[in-house]
Amino acid sequence: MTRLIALTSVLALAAMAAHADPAQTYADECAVCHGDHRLGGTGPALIPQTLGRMRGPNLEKVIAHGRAATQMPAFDEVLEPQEIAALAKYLQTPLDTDPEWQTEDIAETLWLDPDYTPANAPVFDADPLNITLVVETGDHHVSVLDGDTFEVLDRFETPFAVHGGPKFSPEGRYVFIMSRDGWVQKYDIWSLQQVGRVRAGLNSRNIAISSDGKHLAVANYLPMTLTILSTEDLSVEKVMPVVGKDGRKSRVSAVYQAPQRRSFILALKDTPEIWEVATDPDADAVYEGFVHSREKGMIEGLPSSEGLFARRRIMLSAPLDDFFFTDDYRNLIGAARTTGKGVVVNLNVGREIAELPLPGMPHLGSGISWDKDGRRVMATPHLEEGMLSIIDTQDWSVTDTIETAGPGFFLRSHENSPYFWADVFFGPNRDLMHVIDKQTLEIVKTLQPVPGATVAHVEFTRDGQYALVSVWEDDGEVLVYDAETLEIVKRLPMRKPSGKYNVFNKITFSEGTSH
Ligand code: DHE
Repeated sequence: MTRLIALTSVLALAAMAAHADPAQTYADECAVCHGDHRLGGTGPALIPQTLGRMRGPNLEKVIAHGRAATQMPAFDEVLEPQEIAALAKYLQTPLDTDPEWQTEDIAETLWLDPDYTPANAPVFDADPLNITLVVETGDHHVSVLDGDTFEVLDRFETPFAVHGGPKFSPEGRYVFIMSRDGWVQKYDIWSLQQVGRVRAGLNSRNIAISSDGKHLAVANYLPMTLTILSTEDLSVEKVMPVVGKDGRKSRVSAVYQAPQRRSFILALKDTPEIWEVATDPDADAVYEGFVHSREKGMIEGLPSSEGLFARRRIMLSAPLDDFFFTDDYRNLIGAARTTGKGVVVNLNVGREIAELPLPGMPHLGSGISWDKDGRRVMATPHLEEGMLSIIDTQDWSVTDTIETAGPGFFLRSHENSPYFWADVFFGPNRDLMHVIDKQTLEIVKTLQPVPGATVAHVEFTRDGQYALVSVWEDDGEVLVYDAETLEIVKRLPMRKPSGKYNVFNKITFSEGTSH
């Protein structure tokens, strides 16, 4: 009898010890949804690259209590608090090895919706170019809004945790949406139907579509690659390993379309280079300025191959990320995160041409530009300081700084509006939105639509008459403002709405929107 009790205790202790091993807890409780290797399954990937923005206590809370409006259940009745704490810590440790994600792996994930039937014309009466998409991060959906009546024409499910701007095909019919877990979704706006999905990366940053609408580039952190998909059927055209001239692998912070150059421009996080990838098989045409410069001996680095997806390296003094492009895509400003400065790179001659002081983490990707006093200026918010910088894009001087009620994330304007809108995303004043005169740079009004609720990100209707503002809360709303009187004319309930994207403003590269 005594021996039996002892054996039972040993078994109980062994079970506890097994459960104390967070890797075992993961295998027992989590792997079924999140994948054997934490890379995602029906649930999202659980790796530091994905969870980085979620602090420890928050992660423990999600494990203990589950996540509303998702299939994530509560584990507080299954796991002890210390097991939950150990599991949360385990999920935040890096993977032992860098996983591969090659063409065949990507191709295996391709799913085309069998119910999809392409329409011959829009299945609605609304102006197809005045459609605005609202990303609702609260329950991972997108609402398709008629930009004239603000009626919701469709609301469809997206992959988990969409990030960055969706990208529209040049005529505005299709849209591509990316999640942080690397899923790319194609949706047909005319038919109001999903076309399909594919997992292009394991942890991804953003996407860009080529100017001819044929290719979609996906910037990846994990693995360190650029994936290029065919927009037609989401098949893989190329997986480009990203390795610097010095042999070091690099994450891709972001990829952008440069329409006039017919190329993609890549911001690399771990190596001091910018890459330009041709999206036109006639590389000579793409590289006209480039070839000319090469003849003059002004270029370091040549396309690695000729033709489609030829790659050019532009060498820098330090890695840059978060780019703002001038309207002609000849120059970009990048942020050198560690030095608090901005660097101007001329893409034609392929080198740095100026520096400008930009402390407080400028968020150049949100930059917008317009004409002021006969000069082209751009404005950028700063993620760590309550100010906006105004930069003259002819002589690269910082001409003005505007003090705001706190650090902001997004800026938006429209050709037909005298104002630009700046949110105050961080800090105690996150319920405020500044409306600023583009000529005098005065704050003409500070809106506080819902005291205590975060308001952020603005998008205009096609004609610039209305400005749509997100009340960035679980039970949130999109507020429709008359862009002239600055009065609310409509409120649309939404689940934590984040970015909003008007088809016309995006495909015409409106000067008031980030590209
Ligand atoms: Fe974003 C766009 C990078 C955190 C919401 N964000 C972008 C782009 C980049 C970028 C490079 C432009 C790509 C594009 O649209 O094609 N974002 C980063 C970061 O480095 C940062 C600071 C840290 C990170 O974790 O990646 C970051 N971003 C966030 C958020 O925490 C936000 C607020 C919520 C979220 O969804 O994750 C967020 N980012 C957005 C949105 C856009 C965006 C809504 C598109 C803006 C637009 O109008 O086009």
